[in-house]
Amino acid sequence: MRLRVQLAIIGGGPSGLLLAQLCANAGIECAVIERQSRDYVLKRIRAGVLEWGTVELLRSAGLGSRMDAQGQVHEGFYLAAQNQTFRVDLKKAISKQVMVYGQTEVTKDLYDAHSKRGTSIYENVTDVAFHDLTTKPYVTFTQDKELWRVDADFIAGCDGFHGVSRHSIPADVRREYEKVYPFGWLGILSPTKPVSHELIYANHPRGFALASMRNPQLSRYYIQVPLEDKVEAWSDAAFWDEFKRRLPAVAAESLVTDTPIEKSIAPLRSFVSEPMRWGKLFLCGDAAHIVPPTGAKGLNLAVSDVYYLSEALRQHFKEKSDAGLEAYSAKALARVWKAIRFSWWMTTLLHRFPVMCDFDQRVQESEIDYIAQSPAAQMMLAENYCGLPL
Ligand code: FAS
Ligand code: PHB
Repeated sequence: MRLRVQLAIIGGGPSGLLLAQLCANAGIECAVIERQSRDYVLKRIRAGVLEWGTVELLRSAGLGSRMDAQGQVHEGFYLAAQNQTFRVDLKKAISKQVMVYGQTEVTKDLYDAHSKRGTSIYENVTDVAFHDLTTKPYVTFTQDKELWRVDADFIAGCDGFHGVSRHSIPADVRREYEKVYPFGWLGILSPTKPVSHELIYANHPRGFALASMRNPQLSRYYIQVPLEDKVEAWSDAAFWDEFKRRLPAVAAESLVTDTPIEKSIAPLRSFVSEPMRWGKLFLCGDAAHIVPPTGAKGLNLAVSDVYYLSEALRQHFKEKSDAGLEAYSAKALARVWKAIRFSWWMTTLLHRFPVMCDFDQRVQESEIDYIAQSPAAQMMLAENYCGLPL
């Protein structure tokens, strides 16, 4: 089977689907090639916080109505340590806010938009392979036992950390930077009223805890666990006990518990692969970089990559200018590394590392105390948390 498009997009997660939406809005013909099914992709429980730049981009792309109806605008969040909490007032610090609206919902809105538009999304594909990336590129894959060839002007690698795109850049061209953290996050979805109306990021000598939410009846909670822990080893009761121990008492007392509807452990790493372009192949999102979720940057970084690439492709096809394409990798990486730094800083500030001693714990607590007292420190934190300018 043959197909010819202007842009072949590998991966039907948030990166791939948003890129397809922005490019289709600009009149660029694209096709999305996804390894899993729509239902499988929508079952993934991931990010929860959208930077305001992401909110505005989704609105401008015609994807804002359900988000504006069901999302929750948050003007602050809490940092907790030594059984104390203080509120980082985003609005007061930098006149900005964030939107709490799950990645699952964003992905559903994206799939619905593509169904309405009738965009070609090839699901349940296997054996995706790239050819002639530096000249006249094409992608081959198998779907329902049929071999496909898709010829394209450009290919976008939006296939996440475990995809094929990054590895299609020659090893002697790629420069990879990685930091694996010695712990993971055990996360649950609980069909209960959130313990707090805003997020609580808690530093505790026993380990980090995060109280988040998806809506007023659905809570998303995390605790830091040793890297070797298996989710089966954590009973619901054990999770609730540990979560309560790490929350400030004022929150733990009002915590409503129930049987979780989802429980999983995610490893934490910082990772960047440079460059984010090779010939006619451009990488977006987790295909090129991974951040620990502490700074709520993963999904938002995917969005900024996609924004830059869609603008560059629009300039190529509509204005006959390749300036955006030439600048893409350096521009995207400049923002990626600032988010990598912030996510590393938040992770280092809030988690209990195995090598830490009591001195290190007190240094973390004093830094949190400094932030609580310093409008300048809160401005830096707020500026990065709400998202640096696109
Ligand atoms: P994705 O991985 O979401 O999507 C890639 C898509 O490509 C997938 O659908 C995959 O099936 C497909 N694919 C892979 N290989 C392929 C191939 N060979 N051919 C075709 N398709 C292929 N971020 C936050 O901001 N906050 C969080 O709390 C948070 N929690 C996370 C928890 C987990 C367990 C994980 C893994 C990530 C989490 N993230 C979080 C980060 C996450 O939200 C990503 O940043 C976001 O999904 C990035 O989107 P994509 O780049 O589209 O990659
Ligand atoms: C979430 O709600 O899943 C969430 C929120 C903030 C984070 C990480 C995860 O920093």
